[in-house]
Amino acid sequence: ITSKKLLTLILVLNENEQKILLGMKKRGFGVGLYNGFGGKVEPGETIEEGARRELLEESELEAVEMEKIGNNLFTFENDPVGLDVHIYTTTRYLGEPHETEEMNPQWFSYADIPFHQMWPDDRLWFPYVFNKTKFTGHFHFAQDQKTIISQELIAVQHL
Ligand code: 6U4
Ligand code: NA
Ligand code: NA
Repeated sequence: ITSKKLLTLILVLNENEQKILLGMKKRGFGVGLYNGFGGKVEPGETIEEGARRELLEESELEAVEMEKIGNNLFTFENDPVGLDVHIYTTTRYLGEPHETEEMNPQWFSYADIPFHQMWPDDRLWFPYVFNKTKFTGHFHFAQDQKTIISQELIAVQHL
């Protein structure tokens, strides 16, 4: 790859009830899949500010505190642009989740995640999130943007 797009992904967790808030994406990249909230980091904002803004735009929740949990690089066959996705969790936020133009939020138990309606990498790295283990991953997709051709996923001390 010759360049990377900087993206964020926030996972909202209710650790007591062992639930995660996922949104059904209504438009754009990943439409029809459940995912955390996030998007492109805009010029002039930090990655964390971008993550907080996207959470607010897509779910109407305001993160009070966030923790970095992972960093995934997604690359695609015959595509020079990689996606550098910075992943955060939050357990402290203000407001209630609402449906927005981009996402329809829904709570899922950790035991009941709809992986068959999610990006195929998610079932591989979500366990790190639930175990609070920091990780980095690289997933290389076929041109169809659905099939993982190769992968690397490791636990790290620092991100
Ligand atoms: P627009 O429509 O331009 O406002 P924006 O909300 O800025 O878009 P979007 O939604 O296209 O950006 O960002 C893509 C989102 O999908 C980011 O949160 C990262 C996430 N994502 C991309 N590939 C992923 C993958 N393989 N697995 C995953 N999340 C992925 O779990
Ligand atoms: Na988005
Ligand atoms: Na955006």
